[in-house]
Order: sequence, then C-alpha cells, then structure tokens
Amino acid sequence: MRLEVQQTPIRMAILDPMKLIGSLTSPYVRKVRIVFNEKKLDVDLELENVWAADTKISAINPLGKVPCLISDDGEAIYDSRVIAEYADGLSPVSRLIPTENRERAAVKTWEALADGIMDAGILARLERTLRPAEQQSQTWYDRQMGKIDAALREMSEQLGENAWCHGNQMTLADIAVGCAIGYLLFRFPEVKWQAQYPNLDRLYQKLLQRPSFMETIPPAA
Ligand code: GSF
Repeated sequence: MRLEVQQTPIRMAILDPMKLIGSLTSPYVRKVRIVFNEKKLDVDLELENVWAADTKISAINPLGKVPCLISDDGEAIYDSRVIAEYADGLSPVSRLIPTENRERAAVKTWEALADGIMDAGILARLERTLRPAEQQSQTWYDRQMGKIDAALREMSEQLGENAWCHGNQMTLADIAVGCAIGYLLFRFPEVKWQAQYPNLDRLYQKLLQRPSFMETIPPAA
C-alpha cells in the first residue's frame, strides 16, 4: 500500500510588529503602556507630539489623538479604552478585565471614572495654556475641577479599605485609577488628594512598586 503524504502549503502571513503611537506625558498612553507591560506583550512606542504643527497623527487617527495602536495587520485601533481591551484579549496572562458581564461593567465603570479625571484635567489645563488670557473662563475651569473633586471622592469611597478597586487582584480599574491620580500629581500638584484620601495614596504607592508604573512616570518639565 502506498502511503500518500498530503502536502499542505504552509502559509505564513508577514506581520509587522505592533506599534503604539503616543507621548510620555499622556495619562491615556501611560494606561495602555502599563496594560501591555502587565500582559507581558511587546509593543514599540513611537513618540508623536500631537500639538506640533507638522504632526501626522490625523493620517492614522482622524480625531488627532493619542494613544493610537497600529496592530500587526496595519490597522489603527483607538482610543485608550479600546486598546486596553484589545491588549487584554491578546493573551491570557494577567487578565485585567473580567469576562463575566456585570463584573466587566464594574471594572469599565472604574476606568470611565478615572478617564473622566483625565478628560476634565486636560480641559482645565488647555483652558489655561492654550486659550488667550482674555478668553479664559473661570466658570469652565471650576466646572472641570469640580468633576475631578467629585470623582476622587467617589473613588475613595468605593475603594474603602479594599486592597484593590475591584475584586481581590489588580485589574484595569487599578491601572486607570493609578494613571488618573498620577496625572494629577504631574499636572495639578495643588490638588491635595494624597492628604485628603489616604486610601488612594496607599493604592498609588502599591502600584508604584510595579515596574509597569515606575517605568512610565511622566518626565519632569
Ligand atoms: C482621549 C485621548 C486624548 O485626549 C482616549 O484615548 O482614551 N478618549 C481618548 N489624548 C490627548 C493627549 S493627552 O493630553 O493625553 C490628545 O491626543 N489630544 C490631542 C487633541 O487634539 O485633543
């Protein structure tokens, strides 16, 4: 009997490595860099100044914002919440978002709250840095700072004496919260959240023990 050896052609897709477009000062970029690090996934960071006149960011993200991930198939993935979820699904290592629907929503609500601090902080900062002095609105600035105060209070209440924001291990909730309060330290040192909310400070100090957080502290200046 003749043995037929079936030859199946081996097809290998040539994929480029994933690339993350971002800056070292953006808290959203920090969040996704930490996610990649915790997931033990390699991603090259390509620095882009979205405020520079010659930025090419809108060629890949029409919203002109970072972070933007170029996946290995060459497609753009944004924004930071989508990138974080995508990265979490790439590997089973260190699950950061629970699969169970209600728990997933809880972790993503933490993320929305933390991102909301970044959103408000950035709006408040742009009001002071980009807008000419005579056009600046104190009411608008105070409105954004009020959101930051309310979100910090909520985070502190929700965290209470728990070790982590959700469940009994680190999740995307803790990463997002860490990036939001780290951003306040960086851009709004006058907001005294550490003294006001010692439990948030305890969480932040614990997160700083991790290389993923240590290595992504925004550069001074
Ligand atoms: C926000 C990204 C963002 O505002 C996300 O990725 O989660 N919802 C988005 N990025 C800022 C950089 S930063 O201040 O962190 C950005 O790219 N701004 C440029 C612009 O034109 O708004």
